[in-house]
Amino acid sequence: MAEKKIPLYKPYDQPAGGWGAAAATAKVLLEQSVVTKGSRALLAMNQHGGFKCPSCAFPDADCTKKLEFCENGVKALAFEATKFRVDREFFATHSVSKLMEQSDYWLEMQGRLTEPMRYDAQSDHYVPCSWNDAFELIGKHLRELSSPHHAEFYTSGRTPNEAAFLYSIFVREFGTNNFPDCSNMCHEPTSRGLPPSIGIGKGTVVLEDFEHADAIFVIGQNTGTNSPRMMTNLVEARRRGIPIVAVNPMPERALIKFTEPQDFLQMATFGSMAISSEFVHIKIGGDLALIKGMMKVIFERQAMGEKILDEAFIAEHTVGIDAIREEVMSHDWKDLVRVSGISEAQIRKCAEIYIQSRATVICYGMGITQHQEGSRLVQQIANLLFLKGNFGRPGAGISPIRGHSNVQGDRTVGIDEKPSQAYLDRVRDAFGFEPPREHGHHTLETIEAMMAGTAKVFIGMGGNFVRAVPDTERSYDAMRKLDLTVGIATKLNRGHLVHGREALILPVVSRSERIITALGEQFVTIEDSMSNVSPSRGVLNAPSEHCMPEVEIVCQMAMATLPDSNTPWESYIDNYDLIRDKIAQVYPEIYSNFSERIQDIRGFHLDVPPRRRVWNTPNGKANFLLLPGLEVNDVVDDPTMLRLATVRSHDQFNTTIYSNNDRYRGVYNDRMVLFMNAEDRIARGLDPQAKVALETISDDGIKRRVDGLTILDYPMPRGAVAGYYPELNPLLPLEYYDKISGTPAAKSIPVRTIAL
Ligand SMILES: Nc1nc2c(c(=O)[nH]1)N[C@H]1C(S)=C(S)[C@@H](COP(=O)(O)OP(=O)(O)OC[C@H]3O[C@@H](n4cnc5c(=O)[nH]c(N)nc54)[C@H](O)[C@@H]3O)O[C@H]1N2
Ligand SMILES: Nc1nc2c(c(=O)[nH]1)N[C@H]1C(S)=C(S)[C@@H](COP(=O)(O)OP(=O)(O)OC[C@H]3O[C@@H](n4cnc5c(=O)[nH]c(N)nc54)[C@H](O)[C@@H]3O)O[C@H]1N2
Ligand SMILES: [Mo]
Repeated sequence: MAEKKIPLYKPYDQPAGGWGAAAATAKVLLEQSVVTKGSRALLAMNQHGGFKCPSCAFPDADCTKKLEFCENGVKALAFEATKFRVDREFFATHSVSKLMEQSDYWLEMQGRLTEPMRYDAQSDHYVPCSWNDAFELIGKHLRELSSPHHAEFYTSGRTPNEAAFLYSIFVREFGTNNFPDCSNMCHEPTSRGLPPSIGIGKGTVVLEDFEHADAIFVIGQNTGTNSPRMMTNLVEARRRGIPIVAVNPMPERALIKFTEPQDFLQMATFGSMAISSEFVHIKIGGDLALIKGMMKVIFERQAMGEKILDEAFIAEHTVGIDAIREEVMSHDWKDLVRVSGISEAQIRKCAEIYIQSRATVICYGMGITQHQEGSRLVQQIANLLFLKGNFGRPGAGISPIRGHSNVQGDRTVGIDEKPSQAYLDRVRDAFGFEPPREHGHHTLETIEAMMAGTAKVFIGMGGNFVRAVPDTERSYDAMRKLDLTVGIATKLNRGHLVHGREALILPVVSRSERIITALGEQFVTIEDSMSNVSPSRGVLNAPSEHCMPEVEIVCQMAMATLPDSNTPWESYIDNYDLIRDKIAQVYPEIYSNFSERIQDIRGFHLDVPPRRRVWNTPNGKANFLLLPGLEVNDVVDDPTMLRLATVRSHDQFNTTIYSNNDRYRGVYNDRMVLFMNAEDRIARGLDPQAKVALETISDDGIKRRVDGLTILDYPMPRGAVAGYYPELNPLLPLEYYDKISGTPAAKSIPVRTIAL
């Protein structure tokens, strides 16, 4: 078994991409025994008339040019199309307690779920159950609750628009806005931070902007692993000779040197390309100081008479620059350098690149959002862009690189625990029921409600809630207090094993598979990270005739729960156009004539007003918003403290572990590693590859510790360490999060090592 292989640590000195990626692609298809099936499906992935890649949310380019997929897209597809099955024999063989002893990797490798299963407490096994019985059980539990607010309805971002929209309607008709979702742990700082700043919680950039940009910044995002298709844009940008600035505590391989696996000439000649013209080796949480340092340079030089600021833009479109200038100028270089870990010279160089660029795109990922001030940090990126009018022009704008393939779409169509009153009015008018007006729970509030015992039912539309959330032990305990847990999923995961008194696992038809209803084949729609909505039509057969499309599962849950509902649930099961007509009715501004417009198989772009310099903020302006000081996390006064960033390896999709390797970081057959600067190791008297435990530094009296980590010398900044999510989630306190968005600060956990 792969897990027993001996760990190997071998620095990776090749370019990222290239033959390594090609080999990995072939290997994964072989391992899942889907070479023919998988290759056939790949021909349809991201092609017009085919299905959207189930991996990340980065848009696909003009797919008439070439095959549009990447190594990690192939992994996502191969693991979805796998020939392995988790069927009734599997559950009869393995008790839940025994399954709990297996790793996440092992669980993932067992394959696709094939029929509905119900937990049987007496035998501690999941046993087969009919779809009817499953829906009846859900309906019974929900109807018996003394308040609808005692149920929690989670969504993960693979769920397509049609299912997510109906789910949001079902839950609101049921009577609550309890919509925890994966976004609450991810780009929520974008969704909550940007609206007061630019009037919309989305990025403003489209793919063509990469072609017109004069400079691209990639801050806190591991492009080569987590949105590999974006490498094509970065490669093209470098070919044009424009600067690319990567800001990261880890020198992520693909951001340094890359070979495009689909560039046949470069592949044949073993060529490669330097990606970043400037690598900024930032301290964890040092980005605010870097941004303020860059702004200081700009303000200083403007004051000396240079024309750097876009004064016309600032005067006409923005409010608040004076307070920002004053605060920024109050920081001296010593502090800016100390907190960022970047020399004054390099900060000045970054500023120079920004100043020289006529149009700048700033991309960012979890390295920005997952801090205690994640939301306000996102606002500082917007501030920096305002200075040179980098909105509403070709080649310019802010570009949050989203995670799940439809996480942005799910929010657009109603997965929102804090819906606006205007939106709720439109739901009322479209469906004829009065939706609940009070805000519901996000992910962390859901766990609080579980701990308090007020939450009774948890329904997970995809995802792996307990494994993705912080404070693993406490969250497991909270989950186990529930009366009913429901996992609507493609694959078995930990979330199904840490369950309530009663539990269901419901298998779905996945993105790459056909959805056939009484009215024929249906398609779904997806919104990518750049607000493009396009149709997705699966080409494979579902692993079993008992898998059900997510839309139908939502409708059946609604019918079982709301017998007196006037919503025509049954009609939606067969005809997805009817759902799209309702989406058009609830979102007339962006989704008018949805059914008609989506006939164009290339899809369409949802309006993003800041692209037109229209700001839907309360004052109608773009707002400079102040985050005082230089710190984005509480300062911990403890000389032994290290800041831990929990990150993804190259071979995982969130809690789904494809293998125990992380090729670009030179780690094989092991995930229990801790990347550390060698001097920090030596300062702690530890040998190379010493085994340590990590302990969280906190004053809440709760002991959080993970044992058995191997220290790897790695070019981390001093005081910063990194390791893998979800293995290190037990170290992340539930109370350690961004107050505006509720997003856990998973990139900056204060920890100390304990020698073993
Ligand atoms: N193959 C694959 N693709 C994925 C995913 C996956 O797991 N696998 N997950 C999807 C999801 S849901 C998401 S949200 C995205 C996540 O994609 P990313 O945003 O790339 O997420 P991470 O790997 O968690 O880490 C991001 C980077 O932040 C850096 N970092 C850590 N702390 C800091 C800091 O303080 N400052 C800066 N500047 N950088 C910092 C880390 O070194 C790392 O390179 O990818 C999506 N795509
Ligand atoms: N410490 C730490 N914690 C983190 C993060 C971090 O960087 N560090 N990142 C956070 C982020 S950015 C995110 S987005 C969350 C992720 O949290 P989740 O979205 O909850 O987790 P995933 O691992 O993506 O969920 C995988 C499961 O989804 C199911 N699934 C896959 N495809 C489908 C489908 O098409 N339909 C349905 N119904 N189910 C499907 C499968 O059963 C699979 O096991 O984790 C967060 N947690
Ligand atoms: Mo995410």
